[in-house]
Order: sequence, then structure tokens, then C-alpha cells
Amino acid sequence: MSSIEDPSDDLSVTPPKTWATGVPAVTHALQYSLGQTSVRRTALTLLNINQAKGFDCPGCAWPEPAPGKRHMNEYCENGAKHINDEATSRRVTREFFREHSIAELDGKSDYWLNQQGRLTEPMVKRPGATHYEPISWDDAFDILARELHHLTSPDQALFYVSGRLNNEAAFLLQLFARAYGTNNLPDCSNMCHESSGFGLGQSLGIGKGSVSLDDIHNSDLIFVVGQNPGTNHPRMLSALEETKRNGGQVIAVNTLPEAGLMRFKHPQKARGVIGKGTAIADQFLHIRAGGDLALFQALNLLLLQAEDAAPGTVLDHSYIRSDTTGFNAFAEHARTITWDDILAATSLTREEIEQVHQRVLNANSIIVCWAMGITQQKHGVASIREICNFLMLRGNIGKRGAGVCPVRGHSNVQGDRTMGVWEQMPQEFLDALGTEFNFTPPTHHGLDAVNGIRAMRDGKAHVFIGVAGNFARATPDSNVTEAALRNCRLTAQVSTKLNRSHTVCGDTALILPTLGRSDRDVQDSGEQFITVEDSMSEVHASRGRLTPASPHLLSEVAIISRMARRTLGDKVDIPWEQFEADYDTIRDRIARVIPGFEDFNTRVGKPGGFVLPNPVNSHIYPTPSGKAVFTRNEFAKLEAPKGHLILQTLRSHDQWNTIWYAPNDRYRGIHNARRVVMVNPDDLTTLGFQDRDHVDLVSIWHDGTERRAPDFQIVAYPTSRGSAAAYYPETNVLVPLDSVADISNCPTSKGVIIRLEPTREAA
Ligand SMILES: Nc1nc2c(c(=O)[nH]1)N[C@H]1C(S)=C(S)[C@@H](COP(=O)(O)OP(=O)(O)OC[C@H]3O[C@@H](n4cnc5c(=O)[nH]c(N)nc54)[C@H](O)[C@@H]3O)O[C@H]1N2
Ligand SMILES: Nc1nc2c(c(=O)[nH]1)N[C@H]1C(S)=C(S)[C@@H](COP(=O)(O)OP(=O)(O)OC[C@H]3O[C@@H](n4cnc5c(=O)[nH]c(N)nc54)[C@H](O)[C@@H]3O)O[C@H]1N2
Ligand code: SF4
Ligand SMILES: [Mo]
Repeated sequence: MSSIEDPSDDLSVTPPKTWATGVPAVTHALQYSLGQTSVRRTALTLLNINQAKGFDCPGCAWPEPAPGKRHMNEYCENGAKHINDEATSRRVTREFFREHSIAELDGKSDYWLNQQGRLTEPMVKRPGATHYEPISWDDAFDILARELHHLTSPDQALFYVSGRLNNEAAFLLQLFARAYGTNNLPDCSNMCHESSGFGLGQSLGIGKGSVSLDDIHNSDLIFVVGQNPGTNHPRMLSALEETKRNGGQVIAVNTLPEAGLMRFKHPQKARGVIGKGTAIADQFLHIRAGGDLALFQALNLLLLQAEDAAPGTVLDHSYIRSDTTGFNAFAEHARTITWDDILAATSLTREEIEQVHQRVLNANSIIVCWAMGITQQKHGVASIREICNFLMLRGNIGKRGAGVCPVRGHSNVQGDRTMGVWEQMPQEFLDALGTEFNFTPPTHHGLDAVNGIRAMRDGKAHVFIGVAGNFARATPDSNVTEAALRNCRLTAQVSTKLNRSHTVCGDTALILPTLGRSDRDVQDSGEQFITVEDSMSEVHASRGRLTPASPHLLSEVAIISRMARRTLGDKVDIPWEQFEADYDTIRDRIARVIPGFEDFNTRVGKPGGFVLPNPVNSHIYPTPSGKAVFTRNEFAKLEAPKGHLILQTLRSHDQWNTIWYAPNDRYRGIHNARRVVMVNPDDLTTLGFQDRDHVDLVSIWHDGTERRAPDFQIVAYPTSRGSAAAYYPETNVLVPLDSVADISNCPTSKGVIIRLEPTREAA
């Protein structure tokens, strides 16, 4: 097994790669897997990943092909790393916690904490204690219930959910929170695709993507905007390869020339191994940070002008007439924008944009895919609405090969929302839930992640319960957030692995260890499966196959059921014990509460499961007017004051969100270091710095507080002018809590204004 000491920080840089995923990718995955566990367990996990009767990859939310079309090895390099990180043979025991104080653990890196292995039994930190100690499950639930009873209002508790959580457990958690009396259900989506939910909701009436894999394969033109699929959704590249083979084109829009967007070699096909691979992007737009809204508005202006020049040939008038509202006001506004403003906001040339326009005119079907480069910007919601305007103009909604595709992150982040994990669920959902379980759910909106942090900081929330995820590290303004969590009476984390959220403790802290996706889950009625929903609304079953990491683990369903039973007692008549014993009984309830899940147990039993219909594909728009809405959106150039840069905080190739597996970012050519800031060489000259200089990153914000991330090394890199990039979560300390996207309240993790300051030598 590989060492669990932190790898030494010894930056080396090679030229960024111009293609993604070939043989080296597979060897990298195997190396990591074999460092975690045995050959046999590695083989077992890899054989079961993404197979119809196996378990869902706990990596990203990209869908699997239909069961008949699946390869024996239907996973990517990163999927293999994620699953083996969970299937590791290493264990965190009670002896470990006796040996290491919480303060000592708090000084360790995210890497080190994760590398200790799987959590094995419930632990408690009591008020004033320096160490965690073992506790029985019953006593842990007693503490939890006691602290929840102690609150003067249910709104003083927060129930955080991360998108690894399965549908059944997510449904029970929101049921528990609402039966207890609060809608405080912050989730990782608040920091992720929240802007997509709002933007799509306002334009089309439903905050989900409208396309299937078949649409991707058969589209004439696909935009991939603010997304790095080579690292974050690797199998999307095989789908784009198929698009290309079918004659479609791809336009990549990014502040960085990401390898996976350029050329792709299929790791599981001979021609991928030896050939040159497939060129992915037909055109690459090296856009200025935050310039996407202006780009789509420019494309819309060009479409309107082309229609003026040749009436009746460019816009889809019949779609606009039958399906939409607001066209005239939108068109009037779009005509007022100027090229000077567009070019300043995008840093693109007019020729580049006109070239895209020609491709658009030649395409009968268009899909726009996007991820964090859009959603984590201040104007994320407006950008997504403008993307909808763009698609609606030529009727690119609700037909084959066309539509909106927000590419989700966590494997079940979309499903958790469908199950009701949202602080603002609509009244119809709350009514259906109340009717099914005979209680009155609270109707006022709850707290999201940012507002939840404010509430803990201000002494208005006292209990934090996190189910999956790593709230302490995933959230912005790390110093503020950590102080907020420490301000709580109780912090409790339902987790598979050790992370920073276990070392940033309230007065009392609980670690509640749980089964992972790959672990066999046996309850009183026999072996259970759980379900998830991917980015394309496909709901399918997932069955763990491995011997659980420890005999003391409980499933998430069991933990939530017992927590609820102990806390609520007779207050509500909900059969928690039955739910724990037989997950079919949970699915029966979901079927009655959530539209689209009728006959859930039968339909999900079929290989590949079923697809939740998106109404816009039937030209039904659940907006107030019943139409798709053209919107007027104002763009503004995202500007940093002189001497400053716009920093985006992003993922390296060897990490899963807050956890890094190795200090490498192979495709970008960065090795053996994570405290690295990528800056355009011309900006370096202007700012008076050089490649490899040591700098502190200092962010500025209206509150005057100085936020500093010390000692980063500069790597001269082809970022778009004026922008810089550095890895999350090391840079979360720089993201001000109040710096959020309009409307969605999503932290602007891709638009942080910073300056570089030379690092002072330690005295
Ligand atoms: N291996 C791996 N896979 C993952 C994850 C992981 O951590 N590791 N995380 C999962 C999760 S939860 C999510 S949400 C997804 C995230 O998937 P991505 O959104 O691909 O992730 P990021 O690394 O945040 O990359 C954002 C991309 O947007 C670009 N960008 C930044 N600012 C702008 C801008 O203003 N305009 C444009 N056009 N582009 C911009 C960046 O250069 C980068 O390519 O990945 C999921 N998959
Ligand atoms: N600056 C900055 N901040 C960001 C982002 C960014 O791009 N920049 N991205 C944001 C995004 S898109 C997201 S989605 C969030 C991610 O935020 P989170 O989802 O909260 O974070 P993760 O790192 O995915 O959580 C990892 C932990 O989940 C636990 N875990 C893993 N599998 C399981 C399981 O099966 N069950 C349970 N109960 N626990 C499990 C493990 O203990 C592990 O340590 O971060 C956000 N924060
Ligand atoms: S593309 Fe995503 S879901 Fe598929 S195997 Fe890779 S990480 Fe897992
Ligand atoms: Mo995410």
C-alpha cells in the first residue's frame, strides 16, 4: 500500500496536454486502487460498477448507456478511483481516535484525513473533551434527540445533504426534518447547480435538463460551456465522440483550454489506445471570466439580425408563437446591446462570434451543456436564462438532438432534490407529503447553505446534522464557516470517511459511520437496494456487493429512521421501523407523494430503471403563464480593479470535491503540488511577477476584511487574460460568504477578486 504521509510539495510543470483519457489514464486508476485495497477487492468493485445488477458509480452524475449497450468496463479512470477510495481496506478505529486528539487531526491535510480509511463505529466528542471516544448507536441517538428537543424552535437546526445520498434516505431525511418542524435543508446543490435550477425554472418552468444520451449522440451542434468533462465527467467524452462520428459539431467555451475538450482517446477501445483519438471541439472560445451571458446575447442579436435580412428563414416562428411568451420585449432589449460591450465582456473577436453564428445557422438541432463555470458566477442565473432564449429562438427545445443540459456533479444530487431536499419545496409537494403522513409540514422557506452559515455564526442555529459530504470544506469563507460550526451545541456527521467536518466540532460532536454505495446492505426483510437519478433523469437501482467496511455500520436509511424515531416519538405516526426493515416500503410512499414515481418498485426493478419525463419535451411548461418565457438579461463585464485578477476555484484531476487523492493535475501538466495559482503570462508581466514566484492570494470584498491564502506558487498558464485559477478547497478561505450569485445565492466560486502578494519568507 502507498504511504499515507502527505506527498512532499515539490512542484513540477509539464506542458498542458492536448488530449484526454488514454492508456495512462487506466494505469493511473489501477495504481490508486491497488494502493487502497487488494487485487481481489479492486477486481470485484470494478466488475460491478455501473452494471445493471451492480452499483452506481459514486462519482459524477453522467448517465450510463442503456443496459444492452453497456461495456464490460463501463466506468472511467476517475470513477475507478472514486469507488476504490470507498472500497479501501484501511480502517479508522477507536484506537486511532484515542491516539490522535481532535486538535491534532485538525492540523492534518484533507488528503491525510481521507487516507486513514473507512470509519468503523460511532464516536462522540463530549463538551470540553480533546478526543473522540466510542459511543453506542443508542446513546448517540439519545444525544441527538436531546439536543433537538432542547431547541426553542425547530428552525434552530440544520439538516445538510450532499449528493451522494440515495433517494430513499433523502426522502426520509426531508420527511424527518419537516415532521420535526423545519425546512432547513441546505444541500451541496446550493453551492453547485442552484443557478441552473432557478434559471431553467424561470425560463422553462422546470429546473432539470431536457436531453437524453440519444439526443447528445444525435445533435448537430453541442456547446460545452464552463465545464471540464475530461476530468469531471469523463464518459461524456465518449458521448461527444459519438456525436462527432454522427456528423455533429462541438463548440467549447472556457477560460482554460482544457485537454478533454480538445482531443479524446477512448481508453477501452483499441483505436483509442493507438490512434490519434478524436478531435472534440470544432471551435474553442477562450472566453473572459464571466463573459458567457454576453456571448449568448451576441448570438441572439446575430440571429435577430439574420432574420431581419431574410425574414422567415432563421427563427422558428411557429415554436415562438405556440410555446413562448415575452419575445417582443426580449428582442427589443437584445437589439440595444453594442459590439464594444460584447467584445469587452467576452474578450473574443467579432469574427469568432460570427463563425459560431454560422455554425448555429447550419444546425437543425442544438444542445447547450454547462457546469460550474456558469453557475458559480454572479450572473449565473441570467446566463442560463439567456441560453434558454438562444435555444428557444430556433425551436431547440423539445425535439431530438436539442435542449438544455446542465451537467450535474454528484451521482444523486438531482435525485435528492426530486425527493424534496430543498429549503424551498413548492406547496404542492408539502401538501402531498402532509397528506400521506398525516401532519402539517412547515410552509415558510428554510435556510440554504449560505444562510445556514450566517445563522450558526449569529447564534441563531445550534444543531448541525450533515448527511454525507464535507460541509466545513465545501462551503465558502472557511474561517467564517469553521467559527460558525464551532458555535453550535451539536454537530453530527453521517459519513463514510474521515474529513475536516469531523475536526471542526460543536460543543458536542458525533461521527455516525455508514455503509457506502459498494457495501452490501442487509436488513430484516433481506438484502436491500437503493435508487439514484442521474443527470438525464434516469432513475435506477444500485446494489452494494462488498462485505461492509465494519460490522458496526448502519445504512443511511437506518441512521435517519432511528434518529427520527428517537426524536419524534409519538409526535407523528410514521412507520420508521418498517422503512428500515424494507426499503420497498419507502419507495411505495415515494410513489404516492412524488409525481413520476407511480409504481416505483416495479419499474425500478427493470434493468436500467426508468426515465422521469421532462414536460418541456411534450411542450408543457410549468411556468405561471404555461409558456416558455423569453427574458431580458443585462450583462456587465466582470471586472477586477487595477492590479487584481478574477480567480476561479476549481478541481484538479486527482480529486473528488473536497478530497484530493494525489497532488497532481495531469492534463494541465501540474505535478506534486496543489498550492498553485495559474496565471496568464501577459498578466504576470503586467503585474511584475514571474513563473514559480511564491505568492499569497489576497481577496478583496466590500466588508474590508482581508482574506488570505498564503504561499502559493505561480504557474504561467494560458488562462484567459485577467483571470487566474487555483484549486478548491484550499482557496475557499478567499470566497466571501456574501459573494453570491444573484437570485440563486450560490457562492461565486468562479469569480473571486484577488491580488497576488509576494510571500514573506518565514522568519
Ligand atoms: N474527478 C472529479 N469529478 C467530478 C468532481 C470532482 O471533484 N472530481 N466533482 C463533481 C461535481 S460535484 C461537480 S459540480 C462537477 C463539476 O464539473 P466542472 O464544472 O467541470 O468543474 P470545475 O473544476 O469547477 O470546472 C469548471 C470549468 O469552468 C471553467 N470556467 C471557469 N470560469 C468560467 C467562465 O466564466 N466561463 C466559462 N465559459 N468557463 C469558465 C473552468 O476553466 C473549468 O473548465 O464535477 C463532478 N465530477
Ligand atoms: N471554492 C469552491 N467551493 C466549492 C466548489 C467549487 O467549485 N469551488 N464546488 C461546490 C460543489 S459543485 C459541490 S457539489 C460541493 C461538494 O460538497 P460536499 O458534497 O459536501 O463534499 P464532498 O467532498 O463530495 O464530500 C466528501 C465526503 O462525503 C462523505 N461520503 C462519501 N460517500 C458517502 C456516502 O455514500 N454516504 C455518506 N453518508 N457519506 C459519504 C465522505 O465522508 C467524504 O469525506 O462543494 C462546493 N464547494
Ligand atoms: S463518468 Fe462519472 S459516473 Fe461515469 S464512471 Fe466516470 S465518474 Fe463514474
Ligand atoms: Mo457539485
